[in-house]
Amino acid sequence: MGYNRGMKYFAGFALALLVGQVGAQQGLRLSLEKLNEDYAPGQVIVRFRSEVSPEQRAWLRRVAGAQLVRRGEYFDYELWQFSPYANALQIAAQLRQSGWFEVADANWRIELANWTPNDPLYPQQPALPYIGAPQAWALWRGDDRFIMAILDTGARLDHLDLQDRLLPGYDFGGDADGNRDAVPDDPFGHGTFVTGIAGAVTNNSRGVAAVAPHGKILPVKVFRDSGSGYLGDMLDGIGYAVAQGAHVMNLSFGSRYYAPAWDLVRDALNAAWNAGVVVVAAAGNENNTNPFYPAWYPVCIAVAACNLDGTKSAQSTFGSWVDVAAPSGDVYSTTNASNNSYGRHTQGATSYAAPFVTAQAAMLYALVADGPTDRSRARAEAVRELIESTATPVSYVAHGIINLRASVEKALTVPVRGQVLIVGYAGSYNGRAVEVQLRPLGGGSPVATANGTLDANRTFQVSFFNRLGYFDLAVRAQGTLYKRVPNARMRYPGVSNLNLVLIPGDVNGDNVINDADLLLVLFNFGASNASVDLNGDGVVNDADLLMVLFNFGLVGE
Ligand SMILES: [Ca+2]
Ligand SMILES: [Ca+2]
Ligand SMILES: [Ca+2]
Ligand SMILES: [Ca+2]
Repeated sequence: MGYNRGMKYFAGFALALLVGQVGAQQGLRLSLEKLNEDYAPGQVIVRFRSEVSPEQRAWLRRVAGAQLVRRGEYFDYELWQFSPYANALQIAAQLRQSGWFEVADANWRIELANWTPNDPLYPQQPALPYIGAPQAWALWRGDDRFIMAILDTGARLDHLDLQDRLLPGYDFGGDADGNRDAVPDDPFGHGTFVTGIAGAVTNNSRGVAAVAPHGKILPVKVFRDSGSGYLGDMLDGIGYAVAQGAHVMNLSFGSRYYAPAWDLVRDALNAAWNAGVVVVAAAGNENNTNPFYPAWYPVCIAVAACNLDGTKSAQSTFGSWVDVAAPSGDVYSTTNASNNSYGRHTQGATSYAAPFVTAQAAMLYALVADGPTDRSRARAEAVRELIESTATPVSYVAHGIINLRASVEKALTVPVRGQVLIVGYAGSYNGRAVEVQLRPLGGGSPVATANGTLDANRTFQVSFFNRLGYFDLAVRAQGTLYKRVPNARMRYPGVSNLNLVLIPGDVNGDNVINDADLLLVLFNFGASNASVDLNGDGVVNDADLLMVLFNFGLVGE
């Protein structure tokens, strides 16, 4: 019987493999240019059912047409090699169906601590690893529903490494003659370079990678083709960007000369900020600490330029009024010479530092907001705080050099803070254990648990990493039932001001107060075991027993 059953499986198996081989041949023709990057090409990892003999294993491998790469030295598995163009997932599925294997699967690539885009010029973009971009990208690459408005000389709209990310935009500068139109093209070139830094199409096997792999660009042309611009056009461009739903605005321009008309720009930027738009502005290329407008205005994140050794670029404006620095000493980006041209900038102009911060802001905005319409000053403040608080300190700006990795990690680390009162507890709260669970909305097993301790003021703080979204929280302290906090939004800067009254008596932590808890109190009677000392007076006695009896039968949330 066993033999017959084996043959039956085998017949099905052989047939399936023939189909598999045909599929592999087709794959060879269709996908020569690109191997699947998620698993080792053509490799399948298997574990046989324990009853399969060594002779059967060798025979099966031969029939399947696989080469043995190796047999596990410490664990029972075999790694098989098929054609690198074969569909490993499909083959694995067929092997599983054959009934001979406990496990058959592709040899999956393990997620590395960084993500490297395939853009050919990426190896010539050292500024990206300098700000921790590959590690940040391993966690988060942005969201195409979020918008960076680039107020500049326009952008080369047909650029092959830009066009897929460009929204229509508008031309307030008006070409050569000042007549506005709906085509924010860029004969001058400055805007094309700025745009590529923040938002060139990334991981498209072409050109450069951008700081933000995802997110849309709104080109807002506020200069004429000659590269000169007028303040009135900037005003309209700012208003337009806000109206078009931008989440971040990049201002890689300005003037060292104050004029009262700049106050209009300041007011427009304050209005943008109040509407929830993060405003990023180049600090100027003056190599001094003098004001530069509009970056000087507090509403702007003023950006200095650094070299890749952390020093200030020779020309960058600096000083305590400048908020952060970003690389501009070695930057590769899109240029306007053709629809597929690129260039390198090594002079450290702050124009090309600002879009690093703009892209960072767009990526972070998507992490702190409930989608693109959730645009508010509170969100913008969270984004700005993330950028500034995670910067690596340097002497020449207020906060330091931006760190994309640290800012993304911080945005994904959501604190939960609160205060508890344990009914009838008279001891010190300091050091008493507290546990917080994240549960799916409406109930279900916890998806994550964090442990912390209370301080003498009965407060606690724990945090959860990479668990953004809506959850029910459940909190308990040592010896108490869980108290549920429904519908908490887990996002930076966190859930605060929880104020919870907790019911003691659940000694064994199963969220119900019953016989088992009573027995534990009795068992520890006279001892000083803190986990059983429900009222915190240092001893397990009548008082603790009474607490259990008083709450007997209660079930936590
Ligand atoms: Ca135009
Ligand atoms: Ca690219
Ligand atoms: Ca219990
Ligand atoms: Ca006690």
